[in-house]
Amino acid sequence: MGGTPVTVAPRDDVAADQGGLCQKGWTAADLLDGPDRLTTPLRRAHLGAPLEPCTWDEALDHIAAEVGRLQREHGRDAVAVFGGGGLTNEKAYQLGKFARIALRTSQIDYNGRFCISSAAAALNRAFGMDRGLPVPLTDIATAGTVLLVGANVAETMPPFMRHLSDQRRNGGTLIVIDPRKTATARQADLHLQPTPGTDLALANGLLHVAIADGLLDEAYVAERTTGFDRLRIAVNGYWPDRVERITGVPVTHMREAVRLLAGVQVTGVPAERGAPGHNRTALVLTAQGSEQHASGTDTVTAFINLALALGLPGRPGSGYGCITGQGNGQGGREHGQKADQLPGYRKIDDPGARAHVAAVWGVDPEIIPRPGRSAYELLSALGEPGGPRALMVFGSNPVVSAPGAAAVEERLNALDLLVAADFVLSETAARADVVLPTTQWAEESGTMTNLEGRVLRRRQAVPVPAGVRSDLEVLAGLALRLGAPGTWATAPAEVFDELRRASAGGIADYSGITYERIEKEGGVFWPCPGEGHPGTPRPFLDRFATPDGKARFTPVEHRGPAEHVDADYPIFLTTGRVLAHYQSGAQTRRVNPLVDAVPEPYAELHPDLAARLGITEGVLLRVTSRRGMSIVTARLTDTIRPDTVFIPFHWAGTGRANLLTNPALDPMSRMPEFKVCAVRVEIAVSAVGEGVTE
Ligand SMILES: Nc1nc2c(c(=O)[nH]1)N[C@H]1C(S)=C(S)[C@@H](COP(=O)(O)OP(=O)(O)OC[C@H]3O[C@@H](n4cnc5c(=O)[nH]c(N)nc54)[C@H](O)[C@@H]3O)O[C@H]1N2
Ligand SMILES: Nc1nc2c(c(=O)[nH]1)N[C@H]1C(S)=C(S)[C@@H](COP(=O)(O)OP(=O)(O)OC[C@H]3O[C@@H](n4cnc5c(=O)[nH]c(N)nc54)[C@H](O)[C@@H]3O)O[C@H]1N2
Ligand SMILES: [Mo]
Repeated sequence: MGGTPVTVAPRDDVAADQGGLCQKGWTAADLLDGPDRLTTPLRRAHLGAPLEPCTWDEALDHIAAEVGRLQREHGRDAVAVFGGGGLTNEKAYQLGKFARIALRTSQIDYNGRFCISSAAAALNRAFGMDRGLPVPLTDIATAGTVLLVGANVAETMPPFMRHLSDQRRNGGTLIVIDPRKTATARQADLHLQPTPGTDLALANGLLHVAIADGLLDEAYVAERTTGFDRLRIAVNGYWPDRVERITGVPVTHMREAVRLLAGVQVTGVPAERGAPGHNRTALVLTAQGSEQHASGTDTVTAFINLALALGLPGRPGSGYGCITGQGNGQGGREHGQKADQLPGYRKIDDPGARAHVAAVWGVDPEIIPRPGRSAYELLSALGEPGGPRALMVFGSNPVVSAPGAAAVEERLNALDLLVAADFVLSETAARADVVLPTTQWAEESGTMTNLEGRVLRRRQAVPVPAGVRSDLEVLAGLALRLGAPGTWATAPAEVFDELRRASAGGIADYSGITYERIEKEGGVFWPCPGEGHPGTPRPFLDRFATPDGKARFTPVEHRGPAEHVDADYPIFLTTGRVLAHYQSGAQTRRVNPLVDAVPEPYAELHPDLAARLGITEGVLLRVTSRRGMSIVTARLTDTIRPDTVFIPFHWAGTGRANLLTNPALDPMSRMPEFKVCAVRVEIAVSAVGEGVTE
């Protein structure tokens, strides 16, 4: 693909990036003016007709007319909105406002439910605040031990590796928990390789060992936490042998992990790489491997319990954090595109929050709807009796990325109106009735909040192509046609000023942050309640964000995967990412060097498993779960457990991992169980006529 070689990263995550760009960053510029770039609105003349170019007025008038008709006939909630954690703060804020006071629908949620929702719920429960990393990234270098749970940062966040190298150079150790010996695990001093879906038992087992071996920080537990007595009883039952049987992790490895976290010398690890016990610093970090489970919130809670018992949170270079994924994974979850949320991380059912935000929006609080459905529940209600009949998608490609994708596709097809705003014709946009071509990262300005809670500027680097509009312009155009109250600014700076006021007094308070300050100070950490306030890089130093200032222990029990292996589906499937592709692949599958790097969907399997099934490298496999079938190429590797296969989720069509995944939801976060389900693996003998070709 040709194009102006603009060498800018798609995210301006300064500390995480520190000048190091990953492959996706270098090639993202290819998409700016590639042949697949959308530059004109598209619409279908009628159901079943092809998408054809139309004018912006035709597209927006048509949407407004259909929305009006559907809401008159079926009520306000007949129209739904689906957002994304890649949107800037300004866009995420405006999308939430658009849903609540232009559409007046409760039916809005976003792909962050599929991403950070379990960690967010656990953070709120333990600390009273959902802040991904409660310390700056540069603190990693000073941590005696870093524990990564289900995080393959070498592939998913290459710039992060620099912090880990600094940490190791300073004598620190790295522990990785992952069913696969990933590029990240290969760099670890200790790799624990559990069966997918058993991390909660493992964390409880580690805590059991810490208690038994007298490695708790008793003074910290007494002073800074509540609820330890109940927890101590709960983890009694997680004696090491039992946990070894559940997880497959040897008892010796568990003991070593606990000793490293507690800063006790471990044999086999060079002496210069163990932190002294009286000065323990350790970071426990989780990512999707431990979070994307039907027990994800409790699993993260179990790791937070461990970190608290060791006295880590609230100390520099120490604590618990989650590694937020999308470009604006942190900010995207703070300003109201979530079903139960208003800007500033306020709760939509809190009367005080409603009154404050309504005043900023210039509306009566009564018109703000109540909480709506969570992402997967929303997608599965589409076109059902009582469910939404129209959906507007901004920044997600659920046809590929939602669990149980075949069922989701059916629901999208059952809609009266599907609208997609995107810069490429994603698989979701290709099914839409109206497609709106929008600006992408280098063509617009705004702010993003990185995993440290630091608000950063995104600056426009190239002009907007003719025919393309920004998401803010699209929302303003629709709000106008719908006769919405309030003002609908299209300049990001103006929207940010409104966001500041709407967030004032909330948990994620941005009121003291200005574009000028961000520029001058290289980013500002929230909460920042006034222009004279320095911002908050380490929110938990003195107290946690709970009413009594103490962190809360919550006892949690191992439940195991929602779906167990059996005679029909005897193998675990787990899913995730590879370096060369991004998310649903809508962008990276259009960039030749990335396609060349990893051209087709595949399944990783252990040579022992392959031998048992008569599978050889490169053959076409049929992988079947209770939800569907996926066709992928076999890749043999001894870095994976012999009872588990791994399929990356970046491809569309018959190679979709999400044709297989289990939409069992976490009861608190409503996160689907992307990371474990039961499958059968066979050679796809007769490829033709069995759904192998789409
Ligand atoms: N190249 C690339 N980078 C990305 C993305 C991308 O699509 N491509 N996406 C971005 C986004 S939105 C996100 S959220 C992040 C995600 O970043 P990560 O969480 O690092 O990515 P994943 O590959 O989904 O999962 C990480 C690891 O979890 C392991 N795992 C699977 N099941 C289990 C389990 O039961 N327990 C444990 N402990 N581990 C398990 C997998 O083997 C995998 O290596 O990456 C971001 N960066
Ligand atoms: N099996 C399995 N499934 C998963 C996961 C997994 O690990 N395993 N991970 C889950 C996770 S963590 C995530 S985050 C999701 C991600 O999956 P999706 O939610 O599908 O996210 P993307 O693929 O990034 O899709 C973003 C779409 O929006 C467009 N877009 C990007 N920026 C903008 C913008 O500013 N405005 C507009 N209008 N459009 C934009 C892009 O071109 C693309 O088509 O997938 C989830 N699905
Ligand atoms: Mo994500």
